[in-house]
Amino acid sequence: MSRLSLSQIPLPLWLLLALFGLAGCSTLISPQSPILLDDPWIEHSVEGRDSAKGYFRLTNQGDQPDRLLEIKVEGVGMTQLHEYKLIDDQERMVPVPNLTLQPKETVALSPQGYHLLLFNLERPLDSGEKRKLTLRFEKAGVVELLVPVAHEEPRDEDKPRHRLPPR
Ligand SMILES: [Cu+2]
Repeated sequence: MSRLSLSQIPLPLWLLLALFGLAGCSTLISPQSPILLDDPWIEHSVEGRDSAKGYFRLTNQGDQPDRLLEIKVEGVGMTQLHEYKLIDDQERMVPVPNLTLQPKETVALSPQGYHLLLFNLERPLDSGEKRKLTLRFEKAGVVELLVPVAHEEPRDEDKPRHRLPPR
């Protein structure tokens, strides 16, 4: 079973991190932060291609909007949030500089919609490994978590679940 590894997260952060699944479905979720992050994963890289995609789901359970301002993945030169848009009747990927999460809104990244695009891979993304993902939110602040690399979306029991720390 894959889980977030506390040892690789700086102490002050991990004290604030909310982790899912110490035994099956038990949760350790910080009550202070209204942002939930579910089901993060990164596609393994394909030989000869210098990019890969990543996904997760964000839910703002609070009463205030928040904005995702910055995304970094360990060992990756640049990571952008993209969405598909119809431009001149052609579906194109366009960068989304920041994503606003309205109160009670859930935004799911998926192969058909929003996704992370990881460019300039410093080393291949191999199935089974984990990479540190850093997200910076305007209100919720910075969160780091380890995200599994896989060839397809992980099964439910292997999915980390996570609540962002309060500011
Ligand atoms: Cu893209």
